[in-house]
Amino acid sequence: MYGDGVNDDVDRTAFRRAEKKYKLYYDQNSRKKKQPRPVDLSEVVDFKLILDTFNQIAETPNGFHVLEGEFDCPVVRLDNRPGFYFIPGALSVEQQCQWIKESLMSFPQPPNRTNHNAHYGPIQDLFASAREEKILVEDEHSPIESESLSNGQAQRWKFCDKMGSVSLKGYGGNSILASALLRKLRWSTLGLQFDWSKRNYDVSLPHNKIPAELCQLVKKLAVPAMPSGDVFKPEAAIVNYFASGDSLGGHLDDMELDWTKPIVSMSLGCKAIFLLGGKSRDDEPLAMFLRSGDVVLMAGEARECFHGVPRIFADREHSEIASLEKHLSTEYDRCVLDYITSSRININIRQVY
Ligand SMILES: O=C(O)CCC(=O)C(=O)O
Repeated sequence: MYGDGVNDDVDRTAFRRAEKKYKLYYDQNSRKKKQPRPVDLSEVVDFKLILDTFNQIAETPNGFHVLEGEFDCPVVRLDNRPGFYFIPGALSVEQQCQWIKESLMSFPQPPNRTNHNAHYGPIQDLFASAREEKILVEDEHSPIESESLSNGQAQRWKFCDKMGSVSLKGYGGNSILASALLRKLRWSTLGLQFDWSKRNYDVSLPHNKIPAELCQLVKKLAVPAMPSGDVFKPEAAIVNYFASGDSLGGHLDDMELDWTKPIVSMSLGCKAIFLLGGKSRDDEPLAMFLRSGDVVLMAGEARECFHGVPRIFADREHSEIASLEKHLSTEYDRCVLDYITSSRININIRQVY
């Protein structure tokens, strides 16, 4: 599903060239200070601007159409991208805050898997442990029977406060700050679990259903892209976590059975650039901004198109998350705000069968 495709051949494709154009690179100035290399954003489609202009003067650029009335919010469709729908600002600020919190606090909880599973096994309470400045410590010498994992391996990594880690480190184990692990969180999977090594859903893996409230929301958001009379069934989701400088290489999402059903993709946190290519990497991709609260639907032909995220804007000037800052103002929310001011989260939900 995901491939960075960094090799000479791929480098020559239109998709790869666009990825390189928008990716974050740093220049060193004369005072040896790292500065983001300036990038020409004049060709990046801004759906918010398109909608604002439509609301003011009822005009859209050639090939773009605003569909009103059939759905809660206006939906933008493109003539030359059948199956692709963009819903600018589909999520209220309250909804954005709610799903940012869920993405940090509950979505990475076992049995959902994350990129950390391969190395540490299932990790409980990562976000709370980061907030409490805990340390994950490898306890090689005292595996407790009742804490054995389902695959028979002993649970060796445990969160400790700093004092606990000092005594455990005496046994020679490794350790890592919970806050560092949170920063390295790259993905978690909800519902049916995706097995990245086999590039398929592994129904034998323990899993919880997608939370009911998320299902309800997504069924509604999917409507503009659904075959008429059909209801979307949210069965699996991938949550992507992006820090400054992170990107998601061009890929296809092709492991679901029925491509007439959309992938529902929600953006949260810092603004990003999304590339929507064609069926070949040689097709020139369309670059567009994704802001917190935007929702993208990809169904039908759009399911066969390469897409990726070459850039997130984690700096104050461009991240466009001021409204989130106002809503995450309590002391309790401070850790969430600290995280999201320099990060982006994407929740994409799929019907698998
Ligand atoms: O982060 C995004 O907006 C896109 C995510 C995506 O393409 C994927 O997870 O397949």
